[in-house]
Amino acid sequence: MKKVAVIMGSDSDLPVVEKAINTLKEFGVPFEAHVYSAHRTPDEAAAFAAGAREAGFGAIIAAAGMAAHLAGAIAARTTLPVVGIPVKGGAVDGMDALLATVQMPSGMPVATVALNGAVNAALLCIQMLAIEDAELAAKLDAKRAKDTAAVLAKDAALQEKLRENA
Ligand code: RP5
Repeated sequence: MKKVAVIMGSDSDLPVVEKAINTLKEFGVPFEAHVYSAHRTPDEAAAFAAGAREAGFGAIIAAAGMAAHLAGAIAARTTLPVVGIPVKGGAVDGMDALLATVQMPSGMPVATVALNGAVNAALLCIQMLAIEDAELAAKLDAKRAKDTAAVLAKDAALQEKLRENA
């Protein structure tokens, strides 16, 4: 199975990024996580991205806050799919990171998830790997079924409560 790379601009992003890591672990998807910054370590970030396909990665998650150029800078160096996580925080509470991550120029795609949307970033990468992996696709189906059952159980509990209070 291809690996997923999880790159964060700073170790201060880890509390958000951990949710992506935990999701990858839950699905048994191999991953590597690194701290590389588009601004503070541009050479290392670029070198990682340039070598990622050769190194056995199938997709890259890039999480950064503030002037969040990490996902775009990585996308500029690879044709692997890049999923960007804009991280909340700073003076404008993540609006800067959201726009910097999502507003990529034509020809250089970054699939941007919600602010702090780390679980969806991981799921999107898992879905990409599952295109060619029936076992992984079955795990995704099982998770959907479990999530559906959980919501329906909440609805049943709500109906019960409403009946009690009627
Ligand atoms: C970004 O600046 C990082 O991704 C992080 O979200 C933010 C703040 O970084 P630190 O100053 O906490 O290292 O580059």
